Amino acid sequence: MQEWYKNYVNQIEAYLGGFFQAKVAWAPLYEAMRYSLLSGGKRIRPVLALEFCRVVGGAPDQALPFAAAVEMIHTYSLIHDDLPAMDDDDLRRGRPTCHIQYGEGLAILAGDALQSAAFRAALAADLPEDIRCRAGLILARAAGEDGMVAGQVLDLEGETRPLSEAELSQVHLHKTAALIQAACTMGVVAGGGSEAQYSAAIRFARALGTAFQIRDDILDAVGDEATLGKPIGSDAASGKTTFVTLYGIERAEAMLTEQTEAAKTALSGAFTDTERLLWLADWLLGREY
Ligand code: GRG
Repeated sequence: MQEWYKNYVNQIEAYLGGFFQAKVAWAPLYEAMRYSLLSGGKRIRPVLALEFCRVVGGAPDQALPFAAAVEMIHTYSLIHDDLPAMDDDDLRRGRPTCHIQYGEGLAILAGDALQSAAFRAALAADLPEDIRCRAGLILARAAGEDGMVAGQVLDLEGETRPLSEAELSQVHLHKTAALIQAACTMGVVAGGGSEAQYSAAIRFARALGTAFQIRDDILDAVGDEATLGKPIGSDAASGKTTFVTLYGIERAEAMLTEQTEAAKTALSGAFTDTERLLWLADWLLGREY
């Protein structure tokens, strides 16, 4: 992993670590929220927010509240996704999942509270009001009934019937790419980027998000559990339609490369210094966790 990426992760984790001040009465809730929020993870979405802020000419730390907000939404989605009513997973990032550690009730509430905290982080950022509002709206759209939650609904449906190719693309654009898109565009907004840069960030994020999900499907089929920090084979066990079940590993890998190249192409001409983003796209293509 490159040095700049590690520096961003340190900044993001320091910000997240300082965000919640535990109040004694609600200590278990804070503990459950912090348990999941500060349990590692690649921090790709917040890193993208900081880097997009930088490539449009802003100081990366201007985007920290937006980056933190996206990571809080991501963490809430993982907590809820692991619940017995969803994927029913016991392990996440090599540790017991939130509901295994704290019980189902508290895990649901920790996810709920992280979602609210995300909007508090974005809307209370020390930035002009129009920028904060625009970012809050981007996040609401990406997370909700036309974004990540919609993707999760179609994904659940995919456990009861085979999905078509078009439906599978919709799952991934909503479930995975929407939040990645929010991270990138909130970074552009924090840094005062142009509308052309905003549009290029969307194109980049949709392709990168699709590539990210294809890699996720491949890892679920052939990854290493210890490196991944979560069980593999759950897609096959639940009979879920994925890029791998639909096309096989070889074709899925070719599509992963295509989407990664499309993401990289989307950057050209719109931003001056894209070296880090180009590296990031390639790093994600080969990720093992
Ligand atoms: C339950 C409302 C709700 C939504 C769930 C995002 C999601 C929808 C579920 C999480 C499970 C999953 C496989 C989502 C697809 C996106 C994805 C690959 C998430 C894992 O993200 P990483 O790899 O995780 O960035 P880390 O641990 O690195 O943060």
